[in-house]
Amino acid sequence: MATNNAKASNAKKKEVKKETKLGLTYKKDENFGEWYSEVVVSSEMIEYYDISGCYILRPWTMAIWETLQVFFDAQIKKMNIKNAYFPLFVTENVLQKEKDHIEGFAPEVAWVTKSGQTDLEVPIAIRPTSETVMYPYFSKWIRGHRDLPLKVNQWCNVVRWEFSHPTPFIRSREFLWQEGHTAFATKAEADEEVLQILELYRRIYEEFLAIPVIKGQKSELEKFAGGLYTTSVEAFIPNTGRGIQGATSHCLGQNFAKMFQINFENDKGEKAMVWQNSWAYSTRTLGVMVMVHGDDKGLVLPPRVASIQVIVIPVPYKDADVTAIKAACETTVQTLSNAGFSAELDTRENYSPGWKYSHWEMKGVPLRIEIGPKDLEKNQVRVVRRDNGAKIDVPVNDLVEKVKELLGSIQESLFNAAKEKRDACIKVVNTWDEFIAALNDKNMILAPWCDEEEVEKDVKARTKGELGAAKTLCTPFDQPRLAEGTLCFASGKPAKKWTYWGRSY
Ligand code: 87F
Repeated sequence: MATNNAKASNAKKKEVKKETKLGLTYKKDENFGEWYSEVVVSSEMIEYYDISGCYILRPWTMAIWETLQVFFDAQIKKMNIKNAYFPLFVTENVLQKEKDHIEGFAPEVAWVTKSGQTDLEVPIAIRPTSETVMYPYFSKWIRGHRDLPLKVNQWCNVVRWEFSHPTPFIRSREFLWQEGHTAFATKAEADEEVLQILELYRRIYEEFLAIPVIKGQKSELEKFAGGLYTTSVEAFIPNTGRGIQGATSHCLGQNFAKMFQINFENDKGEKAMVWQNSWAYSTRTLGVMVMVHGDDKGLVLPPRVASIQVIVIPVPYKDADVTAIKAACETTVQTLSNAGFSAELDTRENYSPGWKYSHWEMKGVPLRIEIGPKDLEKNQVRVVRRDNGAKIDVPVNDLVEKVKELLGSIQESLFNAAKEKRDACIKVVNTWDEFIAALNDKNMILAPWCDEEEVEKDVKARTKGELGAAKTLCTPFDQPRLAEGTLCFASGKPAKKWTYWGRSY
């Protein structure tokens, strides 16, 4: 009888185990590209779609996106920026209005040419960005200085028909973003806003996603060609040794104002042109998060963006009092929810506790609480950290306080670990040979530069290869001292500034 019972329970175990194979096939350090594709799918963030470069953003993804959106939206509203929504479509005529700005991008613009079987009289473009959609109306709405500043933002999708290797979140043909477009009477006001927005982008990365970024200015070659200057936050992916532009905040100067005749009468009654900015961050943020924090067990979510911060799993092994365990689990979830944490209970009976552990690890949930017979007996719960696997037995009475402390600690250590890894990949170089060695070692390179466009083009040409050329990432606002007589690493001319270089996404 005992043997039969054992057999039956073994059979049951097997049946439970068979349900799905969990765990990743690829390792982050061995095959990063495949690892990434596997993580975004297995964690249920992404589902592939039958159009290349288009992805389904599943609820696990959208919850994170919405957390960032709630933060950013509240912040820009404090700055008196209003949300609006402009159409998805733009006529060729309007799109081409600012020729210089569109020129390099033209191959990526997607067009609607038919309705049903009938050719449209004029093809209609799908917005790749909304300058040309919005600015004709800025021109109409702005008359006098009392109409300024005009500050709008929209949350929307855009389409850029990329031909280079598509990657979920990082390079997709359709993506979600916010685009802010503002117009001011003076350059000083525009300058100030550029940096205010950039600081919000820094906070999104550092305070929410626990990813260190570098604030700086893009080179003339890398800036948005339609604008005056471009600032960005730059992140780094140690596994590939590539920099990645995290978000951009542009001062457009008066280029678009000229094109679209966005004029106003100033307080002296003279005709003047507005100063404009535009700025955006996109769902790319989430790809950077996966790449930076994910590990061989799957996704690792920073607590501040995790839609489930604590998953509670009953562990009713042997002859446990299943009812009592379930009750303890429910109480735990209730206590944590009341304290303002996002906690859920996994009561599914067709999955073993072990399977559930792997499942929620794959999805990156920061804390797991296991409750078994021993825990009941001792009036405690077992808490397991996703980031480092540490197991901590917590008396039920200390639960709320301890969970608060642990979530804070995870958020902080994710950032610190990412920063340590990133910093270990920053190499300061002074010569071309040092530069090439550091580049081949997958580093991000800080080098003294003469700030000449020809030299930057030359560096690109000289580093061209399978892995892609090196380019400037940004000139950090936080500049180390540049000793007098320092020479450019690439041209040997006097250096003007320290600039970050590297391969990039
Ligand atoms: C692709 C096709 C057509 C980028 C494009 O960064 C046009 C463009 O203008 C294009 N890809 N850009 C630059 C976008 C500049 C600017 N737009 C508003 C931003 C922030 C948000």
